[in-house]
Amino acid sequence: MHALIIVDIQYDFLPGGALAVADGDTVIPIINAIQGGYDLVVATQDWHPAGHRSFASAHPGSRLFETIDLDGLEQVLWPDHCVQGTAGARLSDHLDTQHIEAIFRKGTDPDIDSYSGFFDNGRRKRTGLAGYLHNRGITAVSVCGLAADYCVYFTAMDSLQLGFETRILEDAVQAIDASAYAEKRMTFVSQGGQLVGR
Ligand code: VGL
Ligand code: ZN
Repeated sequence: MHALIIVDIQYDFLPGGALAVADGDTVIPIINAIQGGYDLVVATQDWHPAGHRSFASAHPGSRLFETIDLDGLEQVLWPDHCVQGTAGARLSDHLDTQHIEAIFRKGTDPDIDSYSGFFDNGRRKRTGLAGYLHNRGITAVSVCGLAADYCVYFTAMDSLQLGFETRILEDAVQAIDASAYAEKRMTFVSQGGQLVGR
């Protein structure tokens, strides 16, 4: 049984959004076209409380996109994005949601970021996604969405570590930083991950 995980197709990651990924909107029609081919489709949604500590605005004197030490973890300081209940946090209306059986929200703890759909960045808490996939008899996972170098990559790496046969659908991802993604995709392959497309 093969699941598709659609990562963070939210207005703040789309052109015009607070943390817009260049060409992020180009993945949506591709994702819509492939959803019907999977045994299960789930989505993730970045869902931060206002004042989240991954936001530069929570660290007076800091610069946007600077990396700091946050309670022992490296943390990039982002613009405020995907704040719970705001328009920017909504899944795009252009995303076909009829196949999506469950949506896993992440980044809800104010003190720790969560790129992966499975765990927060410190692996302190699970979202429940792994248990859900196991309960549904899933053995293979394909990951698509935004952004390739953050939430897609970390979701795919955790999926591999959890024992799922894991693919990144490269026609259906876009990166915040393409050169950072070029390195990360090779790490994913070196751990046994598969790249599909492109
Ligand atoms: C993401 C940075 C911060 C992502 C989420 O969805 O890739 N990136 N929060
Ligand atoms: Zn975020």
